[in-house]
Amino acid sequence: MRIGIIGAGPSGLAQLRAFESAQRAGVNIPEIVCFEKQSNWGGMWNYTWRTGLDEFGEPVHGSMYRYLWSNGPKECLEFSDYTFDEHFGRPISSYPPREVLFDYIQGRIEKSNARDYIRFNTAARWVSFDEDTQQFTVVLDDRANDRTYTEVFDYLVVASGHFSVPNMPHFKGIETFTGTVKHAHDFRGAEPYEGRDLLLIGSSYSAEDIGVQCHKHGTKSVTMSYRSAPMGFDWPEGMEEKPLVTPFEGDKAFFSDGTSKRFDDVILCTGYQHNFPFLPSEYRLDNNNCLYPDRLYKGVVFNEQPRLIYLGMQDQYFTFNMFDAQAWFARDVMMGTIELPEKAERDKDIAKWLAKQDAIATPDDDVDFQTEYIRELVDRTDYPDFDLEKVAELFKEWLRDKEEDILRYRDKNFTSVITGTKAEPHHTKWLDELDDSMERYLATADELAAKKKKAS
Ligand code: FAD
Ligand code: NA7
Repeated sequence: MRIGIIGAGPSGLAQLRAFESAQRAGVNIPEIVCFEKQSNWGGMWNYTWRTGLDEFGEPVHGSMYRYLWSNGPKECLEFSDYTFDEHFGRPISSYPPREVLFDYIQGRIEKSNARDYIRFNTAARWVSFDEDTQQFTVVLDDRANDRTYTEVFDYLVVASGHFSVPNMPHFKGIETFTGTVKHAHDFRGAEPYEGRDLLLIGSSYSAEDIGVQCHKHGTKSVTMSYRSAPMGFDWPEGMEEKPLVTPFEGDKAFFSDGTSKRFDDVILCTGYQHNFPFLPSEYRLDNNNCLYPDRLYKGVVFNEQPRLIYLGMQDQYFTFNMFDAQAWFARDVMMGTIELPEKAERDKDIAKWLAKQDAIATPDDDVDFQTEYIRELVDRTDYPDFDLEKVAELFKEWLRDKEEDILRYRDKNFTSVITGTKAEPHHTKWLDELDDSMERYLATADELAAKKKKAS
């Protein structure tokens, strides 16, 4: 049996790790090939300075930016088979910056021979399925060697992420706006906005985090314009929320409450598309960013073609540990140790989850929903069990912390449900910390003091 994986971000790496763990337990695993269009693994966490097109003319995948600190407690995403203690050898704070989390993701995978399975700089271009052989043919493009070739697989795992292709709605008059306009996907750091008046459109994680970062790094004013509802945090002076822009006119935006303001720059924080240009339309997921994408049995198996697996396609409270739970489940489906029920049964199961999703009313309900979903997966595999329900409580605490103080919630610290280790407060308050490098993050207060003394 041959298994193809598209993408070596956290989800694709989780799939490799799931197979590796079976192999370590003495199970014969299938032949696996993972294709990654970037030159390294880590997906979003593999920071790129590029925007637009990459060195090969491929659309740049990365949407992460400098000074990105974890937007949820690390205790809520900890791998249950590779803890933060194991990786760092000592407690660290609950909200590490991007580079530190990237290091953690790499730490687990570097302990295996996963790299041998991955073909980097290789983009999946097109997938077809042969009903007679029940196999996929994947057309691949090795960009570094300028070579196109095909491979045949019995199962295909799509782990290509869904926070990369911008949703770019048109706003009336935006073509007349005289300042800069970009999507959050192309934001790489706050510096260009220092001393300027910035408008962000959207009211979710990107608007919140880019807004707060720009405020921290010296943007003169940050205005966030919402379509459905404001985020409603207690914003500091210099940050405010407005209803939707009705028209733009020159350098001005007019809002639906009758007010207007002049801006230097606009960033569209309007989310991302689920976009699979390498799949024929009948195999593409076409949902928006939600907790339970339709047509996926247990959130992973494509119901109309169960040899096609999707990982990480949900909106995400849980991240790395959810991808693990999905990857372990998918592995067992592919290896036949989890038997899939008939389609009618699967339809019913999907309908059950969609109805539950419809009943969600609050962010706490979101957390409970995703917890229950992951619980079901973890219970069916040998992924090391962990106190998921306790993690749900941490998420709810995190939601309260943000309500209490959107600029200081990252100074809070949590206890790992896996090791019982209490996170160590970071040596510098988040609002005062302008350097997000791993070197500075991991330095102790004593080391920093010694360095400062030496420099003076
Ligand atoms: P990705 O990380 O997107 O990886 C997908 C991989 O597939 C990429 O490497 C890509 O190059 C590859 N690929 C795509 N198409 C092809 C193709 N055709 N052929 C070959 N390879 C392909 N999560 C958190 O837990 N904490 C955070 O603080 C956090 N902050 C975030 C901030 C931003 C701005 C964004 C956009 C996301 C953030 N996330 C955060 C969520 C993040 O997306 C997940 O943590 C995680 O990266 C998802 O993993 P993935 O493997 O599913 O997708
Ligand atoms: P999200 O969470 O999918 O949110 C998208 C936001 O964009 C949301 O507030 C939408 O408003 C808004 N949106 C979408 N279309 C429009 C239009 N046409 N007009 C106005 N506003 C619109 O994406 P994010 O980028 O914030 O977060 C994605 C991930 O990145 C997240 O997991 C983080 O970890 C980082 P709505 O509420 O639907 O009215």
